[in-house]
Amino acid sequence: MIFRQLFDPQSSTYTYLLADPASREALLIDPVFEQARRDAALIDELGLKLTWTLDTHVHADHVTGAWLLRDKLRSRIAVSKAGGAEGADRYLLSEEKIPFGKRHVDTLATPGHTSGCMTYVLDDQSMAFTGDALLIRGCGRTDFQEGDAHTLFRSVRERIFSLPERCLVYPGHDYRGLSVTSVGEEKLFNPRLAESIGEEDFVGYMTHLGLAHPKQMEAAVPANLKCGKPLHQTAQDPDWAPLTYTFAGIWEVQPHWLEEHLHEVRIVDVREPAEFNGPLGHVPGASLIPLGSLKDRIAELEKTAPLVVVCRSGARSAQATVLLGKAGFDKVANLSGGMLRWRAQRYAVDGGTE
Ligand SMILES: N[C@@H](CCC(=O)N[C@@H](CS)C(=O)NCC(=O)O)C(=O)O
Ligand SMILES: [Fe+2]
Repeated sequence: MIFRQLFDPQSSTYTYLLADPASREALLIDPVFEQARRDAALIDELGLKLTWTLDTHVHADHVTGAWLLRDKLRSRIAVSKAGGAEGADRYLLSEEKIPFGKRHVDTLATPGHTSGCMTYVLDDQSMAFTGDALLIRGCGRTDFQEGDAHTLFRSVRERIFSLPERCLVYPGHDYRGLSVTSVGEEKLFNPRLAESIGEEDFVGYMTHLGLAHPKQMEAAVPANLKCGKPLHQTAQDPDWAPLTYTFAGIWEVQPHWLEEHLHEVRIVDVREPAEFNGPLGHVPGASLIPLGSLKDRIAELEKTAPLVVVCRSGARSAQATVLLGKAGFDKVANLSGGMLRWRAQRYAVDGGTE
């Protein structure tokens, strides 16, 4: 199986990508609104087809990326029926199957942090995605939404702790940077829920947590009750060219587009002079500003005009797009594959040898 654990540093949320290598069908558990573009880039680069996004619950601390991903990738949205969100494509009860290719996850209702909390268990019970029901040596709080400590205690002890001890537990968050645990480990060492601890001890612990409410809660809960549908028009992807966003975080343009729009953009070649005038030649009309002097010569470039950056392979120019982005240029793209791909695709050059 293809598996990736992704992190949103703003809310300390984990997003999980699971895919069947044969059919390339994928699931994404707990996507984050602000990371939808990143997640879509990874799915595209791995050659996957996102079939479902799943949320473990109506989150209080971040907005789900489910709606944005459905819009971008035509994925479908599955959420727990008990969560009360509207706008999903499928409403889940406990012990249902959500397929991805030949694999599936089983749903397991684990209420307590919220009333709609779902744990998703991989078909062979080797992994469980517990959302905020069970965290690493912790658990989700029970003092807002429909939180109830008695209910959470029973969900974890009866439903999650009855999974095989070897089952890896992937939580919805971790605030210390820990990434994974197991059922066996949590049964022994969870300071709130280990098997030696009684229900009333747990309830006492949860009553006195004394945590401030999540900073995003006022906005996040209503948005998540609509599966993450944006209230206002969100920042659009740049549309001055058909750009692709990479998982590495770079906006790229393809050679065939540049060749047809040579006169509509400023082209900056960031190689050294000997390369610019060397055997690969350069894109007609390109200006030479080597990467090492870009910072000092930035005033030569107009901030608002579309700009394509070029180098030999696309690596140094990718770094240049980051530098220019930080300097406030908002219409910058990297020429995908650099001069090597430009030449391989037989586009015209100034200078260079055959
Ligand atoms: N400081 C965080 C708080 C996040 C928070 O309260 N997270 C919930 C999950 S939605 C929780 O259960 N946290 C458990 C804990 O912090 O121990 C924020 O503002 O977002
Ligand atoms: Fe939560």
